[in-house]
Amino acid sequence: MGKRILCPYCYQHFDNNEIEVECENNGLNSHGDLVCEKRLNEKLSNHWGNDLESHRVFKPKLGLFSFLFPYKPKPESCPTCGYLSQRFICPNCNNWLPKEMVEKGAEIISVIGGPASGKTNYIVTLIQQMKKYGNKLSLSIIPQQVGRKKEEFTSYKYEKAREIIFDMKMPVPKTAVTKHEIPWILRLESVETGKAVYLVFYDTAGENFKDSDSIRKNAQYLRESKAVICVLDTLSIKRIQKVLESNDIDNNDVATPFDETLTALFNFQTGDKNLSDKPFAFVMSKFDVVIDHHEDLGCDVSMFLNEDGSPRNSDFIKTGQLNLAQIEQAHKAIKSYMDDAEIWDASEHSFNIVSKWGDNARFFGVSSFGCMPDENATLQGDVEGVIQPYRVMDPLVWVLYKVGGFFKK
Ligand SMILES: Nc1nc2c(ncn2[C@@H]2O[C@H](COP(=O)(O)OP(=O)(O)OP(=O)(O)O)[C@@H](O)[C@H]2O)c(=O)[nH]1
Ligand SMILES: [Mg+2]
Ligand SMILES: [Zn+2]
Ligand SMILES: [Zn+2]
Repeated sequence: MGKRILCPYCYQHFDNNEIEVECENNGLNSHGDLVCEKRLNEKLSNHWGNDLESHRVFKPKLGLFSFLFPYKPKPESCPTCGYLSQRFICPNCNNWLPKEMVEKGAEIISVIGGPASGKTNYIVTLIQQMKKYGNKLSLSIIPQQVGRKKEEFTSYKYEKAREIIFDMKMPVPKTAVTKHEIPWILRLESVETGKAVYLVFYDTAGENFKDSDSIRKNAQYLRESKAVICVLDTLSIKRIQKVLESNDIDNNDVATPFDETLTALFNFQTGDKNLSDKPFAFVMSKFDVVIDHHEDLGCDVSMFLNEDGSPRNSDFIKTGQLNLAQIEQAHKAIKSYMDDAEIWDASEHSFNIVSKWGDNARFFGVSSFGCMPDENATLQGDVEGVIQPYRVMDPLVWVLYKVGGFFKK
């Protein structure tokens, strides 16, 4: 038996003994002819909905009893040209998969959310913070380098977006609506225990959330995910909108109401497997607004602040220790805001979530920028002008804790 692989492109399972290889020979022979010509690839074309070519696709030569063991990726010789290739591809859709995923298998955590909820900016700041502080919990994060072209590599997309936020100090713009999204694929590994997982993020324009084709796809991909991070937009709360208005703060983004996201989520729940069996982190984005306007909002935010009144980030950044109590405290505070008819007035949602998921759901308050973009869509950052994301890692760290195997007991 090989290792069971879940393809992050087509969400089909396959045994890693069924893996295929695409020839990597781009060279020319002495006559200048391509030695291993590209041709139309039907599976790849079907997946992406337009004609795409690839080099020769072949199955590795496996020994007689190799089906009994997991396949170990190694350079494989192309039957056409003999070139040794290590570009491993899914046998169903022929998309290129990371080598370690083929070797060790992959569990998938997905990130979802409605239009303008802050998904794209969240994932970028999450990667930035994990790169910077993940080591405190012995976690490493690696944006993957696979895709049809360099521009599709997660590493490339991340670097571009990181520059926009942290160097140019602007939010990453709205995601374009496209028919075929390209997943962001990140490998997360515990250096201590060796356990690894892939974080897969379909950066769909939130609009696709409502389209029935997308709902079907989303349903399939949630079903196959080990855990889910669901982004809810704090700016959709009426009371918060009123407070911003009375402070003359423009907010031009049309926020997605909790209702819409949660209804979509319940619609995704098709088939026999229950979504509430897996850990769900419900992430309140743009939480800087709650902290900055807590007096007008009537929220007690003391648990989110240091004694000097500055925002208190995830404790483990300082201590190197996972502090579940801090996560519980934040969860309870947010639940109490939701339950209070005078504050967030969202008790039906907190009730539904808690009664459905129980211990498998937690609320989080995060801010990708630590501040509100100003009227010129510029990020002022902290007193020194540095962009300081707030608690963006907590949902991921909690989810990893729930999945298990990432932290030594
Ligand atoms: N105050 C505040 N605003 C934020 C934060 N993150 C995002 N925003 C605002 O929300 C807008 C939408 O954020 P995006 O990350 O583009 O949201 P999205 O969910 O990817 O949106 P679509 O791609 O349109 O589906 C941004 O342009 C910002 O103005 C935050 O941490 N704080
Ligand atoms: Mg987006
Ligand atoms: Zn596939
Ligand atoms: Zn070849």
